[in-house]
Amino acid sequence: MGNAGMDSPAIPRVLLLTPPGIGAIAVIRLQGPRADHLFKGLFHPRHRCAEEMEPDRIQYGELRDGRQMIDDVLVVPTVAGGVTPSFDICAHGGLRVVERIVLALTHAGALFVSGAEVAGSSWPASSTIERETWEALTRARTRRAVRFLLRQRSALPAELHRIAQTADAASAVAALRALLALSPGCRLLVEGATIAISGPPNAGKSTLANRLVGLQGSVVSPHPGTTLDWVAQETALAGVPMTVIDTPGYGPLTHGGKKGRSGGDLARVAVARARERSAAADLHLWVFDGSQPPPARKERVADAGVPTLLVLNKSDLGKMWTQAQVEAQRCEACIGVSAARGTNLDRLARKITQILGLDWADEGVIGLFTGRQIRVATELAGVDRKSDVPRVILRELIGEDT
Ligand SMILES: Nc1nc2c(ncn2[C@@H]2O[C@H](COP(=O)(O)OP(=O)(O)O)[C@@H](O)[C@H]2O)c(=O)[nH]1
Ligand SMILES: [Mg+2]
Repeated sequence: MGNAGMDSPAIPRVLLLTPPGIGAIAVIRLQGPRADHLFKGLFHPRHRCAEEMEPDRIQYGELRDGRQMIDDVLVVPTVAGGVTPSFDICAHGGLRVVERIVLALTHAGALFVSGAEVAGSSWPASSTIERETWEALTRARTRRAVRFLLRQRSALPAELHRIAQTADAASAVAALRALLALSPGCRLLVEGATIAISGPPNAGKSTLANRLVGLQGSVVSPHPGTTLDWVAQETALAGVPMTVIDTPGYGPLTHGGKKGRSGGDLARVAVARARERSAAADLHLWVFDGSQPPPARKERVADAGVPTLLVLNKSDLGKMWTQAQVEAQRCEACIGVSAARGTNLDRLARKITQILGLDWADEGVIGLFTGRQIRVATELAGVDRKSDVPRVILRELIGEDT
């Protein structure tokens, strides 16, 4: 049951149970037939009398690669599922130590299995959707994402079963469409969203980016052209993992006018690179100094395809924009804030989650959250083969193991 990717049972597997990165300890599991033979070749117990390894009895010793000691480790031998021997090696959590242990084990004949594969194959699962849930949980970056995924594990297949059993094909398709309507937001909650901040120099883009992220990442100064290249910072807004990209402003440095020392070609390249990077964003924030009239030059603000929020910053200094000037920018919405003072930022955060399709209360939300799920459901909801719907839902969308 649910052992895709873990076939060819003759080869022992190495899995990293702790997250990749530096930690106080790392736990590396070696499991599978012959794992005990392989392990004994590398492990040298401190106490000779303890050479026989017993399940659940912790042993202390050295892990060696040939003559070279790799690390002092604690080992917990277990018997997984009643048959396969398995060793949880608790080592020091430095990157190099982990790398050397994994290398020594793979050189000795074990196969390294990635975290995603482990989650998708070694947790009990009876369907593709359940495996996708485990896999997504290994990457979940916020508590809200974890809660959402844990709920989907049973709620999503249950809802799909209900739809499959709907006698009337038209209502089944309508119910699928309702699931699909929430799916872009669900996907962003699991994968994270990217927000790009653009606008003229000195509008307060970097101040706003830092406010959103909650730490001083981008350099802020009264001198136009302070941000020379795009800066990406990780944060979470309303429980949604987000990457905030602060970009250099377009303007005098790049379009005639006075050139700074870093102006001219270099600045033009930087602006082009920032545009490229922000083209893939899920949302654009266009920031202007709202206490000044809109800049005279015509800049196309709303980009085709990417939702855009107009932010009129420096509200503490007043507002010079007329309603007509706001509307001329043709953005999804407009909001006045003071990034420096922190005014109205909670409303801005709410607007952002609303535009990204994440303004639902989590309780009871059921949604498709992987590209595969969305693709299969979209096809089902669109194609005119309605008599097939229940079968495709069970076999392809839920992907029940047979
Ligand atoms: N009064 C006021 N000044 C601000 C506000 N936000 C930013 N500033 C100031 O505007 C200047 C330019 O800010 P910065 O974030 O570097 O702008 P950027 O060039 O768009 O990244 C700095 O002196 C900031 O302190 C605001 O909300 N109100
Ligand atoms: Mg800046």
